[in-house]
Amino acid sequence: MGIERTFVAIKPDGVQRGLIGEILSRFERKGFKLVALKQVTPSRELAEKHYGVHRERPFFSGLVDFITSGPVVAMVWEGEGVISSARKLIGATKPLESEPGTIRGDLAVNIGRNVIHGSDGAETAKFEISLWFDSSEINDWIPADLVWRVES
Ligand code: IDP
Ligand code: MG
Repeated sequence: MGIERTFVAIKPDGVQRGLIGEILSRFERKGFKLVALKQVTPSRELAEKHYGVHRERPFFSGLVDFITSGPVVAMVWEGEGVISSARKLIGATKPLESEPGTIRGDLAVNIGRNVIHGSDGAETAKFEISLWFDSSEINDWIPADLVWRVES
């Protein structure tokens, strides 16, 4: 599987509801490495590119209105298998169908207010990381406790 990077964003509802720390801690505790983090209120242009695959869907304009309505916490997480693992931590798109123990399963009820975004595959992750971050904002660093995280 190898070391991957994925894009994760706490949506405006998660920020407004005070869930930033709760969500960050789940990724930290799992053992993934945070390599980029910023708070940004996305422009319409950024939001439309980010959700470009949904352009024809009936919920598109409402989704763009929502995601541009306030600050988002944008992140890049790194680790082995992080792309699919982050999707598992996040849970299914419809929060009422997300398993308990997942972020959406524990913290949300409404599909249009489902708290968090995570890239759905390797190509999407690459696209979304470069859409939201300049390469100078991404930090390569070695955790001091690396020896306790990976097998030698
Ligand atoms: P994902 O966030 O789990 O990858 P997608 O199908 O990619 O889910 O949809 C992107 C986002 O669009 C969802 O997280 C949700 O906020 C919103 N969305 C998806 N389907 C609907 C819908 O039927 N009504 C309202 N919002 C929706
Ligand atoms: Mg998606």
